[in-house]
Amino acid sequence: MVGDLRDVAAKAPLRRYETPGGKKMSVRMSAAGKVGWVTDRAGYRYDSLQPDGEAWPEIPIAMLDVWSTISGVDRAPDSCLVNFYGEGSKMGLHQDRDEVDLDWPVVSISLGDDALFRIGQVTRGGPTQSIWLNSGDVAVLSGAARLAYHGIDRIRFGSSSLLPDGGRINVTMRVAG
Ligand code: MD6
Ligand code: FE
Repeated sequence: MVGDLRDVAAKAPLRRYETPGGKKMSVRMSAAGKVGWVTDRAGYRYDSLQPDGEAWPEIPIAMLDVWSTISGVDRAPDSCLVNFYGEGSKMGLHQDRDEVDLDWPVVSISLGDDALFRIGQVTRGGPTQSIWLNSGDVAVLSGAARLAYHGIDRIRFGSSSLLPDGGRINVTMRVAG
């Protein structure tokens, strides 16, 4: 999978996007599939083109196989987001709600360094639970959890030897449009 993701990153470089509020994200992002998730001052969205105008590469078969095995749905994902966390990267609590139909599950695969994943409620505030995601873990947000707020508080940089220079990759597959 790491080799597949290097191929994806060769065609769709990891980029540090700006949030609509003008903050640079600490996570670097790429994507594969018919559409990719992007953000800039204009907002969060799925786009059929990269910021440089190129199409996104295809979703690697190994990722699609995980989706088929795990998702429980009989439709292929049309987007695969690739998030790279270097030392100190984190991701604030958010909902995944830029997809057209919010009933399809989201399946994620964690690779590399351990990450502290926090998940709460479908509204902001309220109790949250934290769990360490380790390399090879697969997480699914579906059903009542599909719109739960979630994020990554921190990674344990260097905890895995999967990536020679450390860091964490999280891949999420979705039916976006
Ligand atoms: C991460 N994950 O693990 C961030 N979203 O780096 C997500 O934002 C996420 O793990 C939707 C479904 C599963 C996830
Ligand atoms: Fe998410």
